[in-house]
Amino acid sequence: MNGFPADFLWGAATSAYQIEGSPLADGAGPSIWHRFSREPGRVLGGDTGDLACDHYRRYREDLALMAGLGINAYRFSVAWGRVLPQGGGPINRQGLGFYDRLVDELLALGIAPMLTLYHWDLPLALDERGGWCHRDIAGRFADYAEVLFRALDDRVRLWLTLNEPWVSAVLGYQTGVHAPGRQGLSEAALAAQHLLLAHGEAVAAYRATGRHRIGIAVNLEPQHAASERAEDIEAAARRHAYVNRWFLDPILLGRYPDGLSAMFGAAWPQVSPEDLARIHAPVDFLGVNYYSRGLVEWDPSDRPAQARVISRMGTERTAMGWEVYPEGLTEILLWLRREYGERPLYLTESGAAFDDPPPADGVVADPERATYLRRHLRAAESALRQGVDLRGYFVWSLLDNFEWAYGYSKRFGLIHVDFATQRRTPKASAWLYRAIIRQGGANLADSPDPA
Ligand code: IFM
Repeated sequence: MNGFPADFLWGAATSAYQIEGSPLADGAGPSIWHRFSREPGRVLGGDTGDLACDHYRRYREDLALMAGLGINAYRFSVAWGRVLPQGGGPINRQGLGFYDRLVDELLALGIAPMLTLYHWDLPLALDERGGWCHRDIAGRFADYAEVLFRALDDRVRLWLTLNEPWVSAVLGYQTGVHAPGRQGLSEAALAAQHLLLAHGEAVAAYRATGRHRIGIAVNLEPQHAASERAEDIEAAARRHAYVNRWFLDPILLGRYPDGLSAMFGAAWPQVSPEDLARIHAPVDFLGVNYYSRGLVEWDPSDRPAQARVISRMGTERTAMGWEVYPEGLTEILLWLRREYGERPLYLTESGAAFDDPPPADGVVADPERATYLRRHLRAAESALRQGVDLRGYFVWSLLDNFEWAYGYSKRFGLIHVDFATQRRTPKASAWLYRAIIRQGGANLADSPDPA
């Protein structure tokens, strides 16, 4: 029997900076990634998002390809700086016009839009005023969100405030491997607090202006102790609070997880009950981005959780080095329900980078991705059968694209992009996805590996 409901969203996901290119076109303001990717040594090979997939100019072709695959939902993000080049102030109608046309085109093709307001490309002008470390950013984000609600809520029914705020805070402000490239524990904690506040303020703005549904996309991964040693078990528990609960607890429970402030020590910011109440604004659904699990060992030097993720010899891995662990998807979806109660969920990202061969005779053979896709869809189906209210699955990603600090070296796409010619070629995994979608998932168990 098929576990997927008839109205399930079979989606694909992207983000603005990773695919659009033309970052300054039509009056857009630069983002932190525009600057960061120009700083020597930040991005592999010196790659930038200047051209990316040239989607800003080729979006019609990309949407038509998606429709041809039977994909019925598309998650994309808006570049804040296209709409408000200075982060606030006058609206750039040309920039907004791009998303307006994109949404119309999606609807004309029968594809439901899911719009992410922020996927890491903060306007540079705001970074120059302190970025996510400056409290004012929460209000500015809500103002920006409101511009989009007013322009697009008549057609967009699914909204996400932030994509993976944990990554914004930790990789952007603690380890510095993402823009803006800061390295400080207290900056990361402060940025996280303001990301949460920005989320809460945007949800409040949506209740005043919007008519549909709004949520947030968080990156989640089960944290498993690498051994039976008490130190490793405790380290895994700490990392679970740090990765999985840091953002969900304040949003869904109105408080930070136990032990988190102690982990940060003096780096932990003051948090007022009023701010926590704003962050705790009810959301309509949750977006989950799932890729792997963490196998955790105690490591006192690894701040703040004193927990290190290790790789075990012989485990199946993607080109990112991430363990392939589909059962973790079922586990995390069941955990969400157990811990925070029933609510609609979307898998807003799931996918894998592999070293695909180039197209040959119009074919890209990517059997590992096809198998990854099938196994993760089965894991999602298993959660559905256990009663989880999962309403859609968005493959990361529609296209090969700019994988942040890895530049164009990691390919996650269902569709191969030749970055020299901008030629698109659907990979075998895309054809498999089409076959699965056509059957509404009924053939998941027996769908053959593509040639
Ligand atoms: O490419 C990213 C995406 O921007 C956010 N989630 C994880 C993906 C793969 O690293």
